[in-house]
Amino acid sequence: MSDELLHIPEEEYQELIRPYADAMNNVRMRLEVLNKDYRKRNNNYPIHFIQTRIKKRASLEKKLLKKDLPVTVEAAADNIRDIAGIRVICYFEEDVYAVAERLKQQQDLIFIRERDYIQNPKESGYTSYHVIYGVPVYHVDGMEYFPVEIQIRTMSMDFWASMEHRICYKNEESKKEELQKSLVRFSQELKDMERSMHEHLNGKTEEE
Ligand code: 0O2
Repeated sequence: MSDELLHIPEEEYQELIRPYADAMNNVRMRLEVLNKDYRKRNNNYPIHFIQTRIKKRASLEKKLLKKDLPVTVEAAADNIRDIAGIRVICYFEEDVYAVAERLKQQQDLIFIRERDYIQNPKESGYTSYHVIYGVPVYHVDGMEYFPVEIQIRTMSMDFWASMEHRICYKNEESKKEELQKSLVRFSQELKDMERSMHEHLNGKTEEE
């Protein structure tokens, strides 16, 4: 990323992201508790792993520019809702919805927005379930809500998204097309394996 994009001073950026990191860690903890509790009750974990990230300064500035907004911390706080991001990788599609449903029941979270790209895949082929919650963060002088974007998807959906991201950075156009075709094929195979595993684990056979 080129340095000419960097308009927000480092100290201002650090000050901006601090409460977002607190909100993100709070949601991460909730998800870990849910996963353990689920295990106790149903004898399995719905979540395979959780990744967290705070949007980098350069990436934040790029997003502000793309949205034609001033490149300031104020504009970021008012308009960018994925400064704090959590990616939850589940085993199966039904786990994605089970986790999403359990989060909905946590009444101290404020629901902001939901996008179901599993039911309505993006034109690119991207599938995932996205939800944004306002998360309460308590400081010495009071409480404030900070948005956290949670992306919930299965391993095969994550494989597609991560590989497609890598392919986008390739320079040779001809190679890109070939890679994209392979990606569609491999991720379909993975999706089929995921479905078969789910059926086997639930005691069903292919003939049923
Ligand atoms: P990064 O690096 O993941 O942060 P918004 O502007 O965010 O309010 P948008 O962009 O319509 O609105 O939000 P959406 O589609 O709900 O979520 C955007 C995020 O989803 C992206 O974040 C990616 O993480 C992921 N995503 C969406 N479409 C694709 C896709 O086609 N391929 C891949 N690999 N990921 C996708 P950012 O901010 O673009 O990037």
